[in-house]
Amino acid sequence: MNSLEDKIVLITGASSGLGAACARIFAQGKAKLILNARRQDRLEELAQELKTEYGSECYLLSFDVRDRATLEQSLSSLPSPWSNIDVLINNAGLSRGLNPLQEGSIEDWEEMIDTNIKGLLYMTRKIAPNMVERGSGHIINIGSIAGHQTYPKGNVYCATKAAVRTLSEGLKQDLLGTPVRVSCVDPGLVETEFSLVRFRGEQEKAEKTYQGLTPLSPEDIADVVYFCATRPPHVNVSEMLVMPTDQSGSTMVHRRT
Ligand code: NDP
Ligand code: 8X3
Repeated sequence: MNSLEDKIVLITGASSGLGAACARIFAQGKAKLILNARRQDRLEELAQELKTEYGSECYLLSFDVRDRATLEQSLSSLPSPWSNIDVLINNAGLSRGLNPLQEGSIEDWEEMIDTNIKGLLYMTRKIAPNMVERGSGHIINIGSIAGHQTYPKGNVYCATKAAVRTLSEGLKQDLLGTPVRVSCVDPGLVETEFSLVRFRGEQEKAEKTYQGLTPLSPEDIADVVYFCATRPPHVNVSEMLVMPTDQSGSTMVHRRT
């Protein structure tokens, strides 16, 4: 097992859901965490919890991954103890709406494309060269079952997650010959704030997504991400598709009620 003690792990989208769960498991593994999201107050709360629970050191970077100038400036000004990132977890992402493409909101499309694809690219472009230079590093991208199988009205969200999968494959090819690893972890239904964000705060609609089945918890996925990161250096887990037992595909979900 590859120890993460004192390794620098940067997690985007750490203020909620999978990102926050990853922060907790990596903190238990004694990693030093750089936490990113837009909601600074949430990051501060999490950092305080990790300090109290595990004595973890955290560095907070509250920026919008769509804002390339701020992202580049923030990463360029990391103080030296934090500047050599060992593991980058590209997790920040969202869906907006569930509409037929011909009726879709162009603003929603742009938000998803800019966050899920371009944000991931900006982070990767900024951090990967240093990993190559230092001869070590691991980039773990959070894709989705939606990137394998499109579902009705999922159109643009599914396309962004297919892009995450393609970019992970492309990056792996381009880094071949270096020791830098690339993994893509693709979850099925996980109960987080994801659906609340998709339906812009409509609680009832959001809850329906997970009704009648046992969804994955954020911790289930954090376990898998941690597994990828702790393999020995010669082992690269390229792709992991993880679904609830009650789900066998994007549209195949077993609901008891
Ligand atoms: P949450 O809504 O709970 O968390 C999303 C995180 O992304 C938040 O921390 C949010 O923080 C952050 N985020 C969103 N937009 C930006 C931005 N522009 N800049 C920086 N951070 C941003 O959802 P999940 O935990 O479920 O989602 C995490 C990832 O998992 C996403 O990529 C999602 O597509 C993927 N996924 C989720 C599944 C699910 O069923 N839940 C299944 C498959 C994949 P803040 O708002 O503070 O910026
Ligand atoms: C999130 C999973 O199927 O709700 O990527 O789109 S799904």
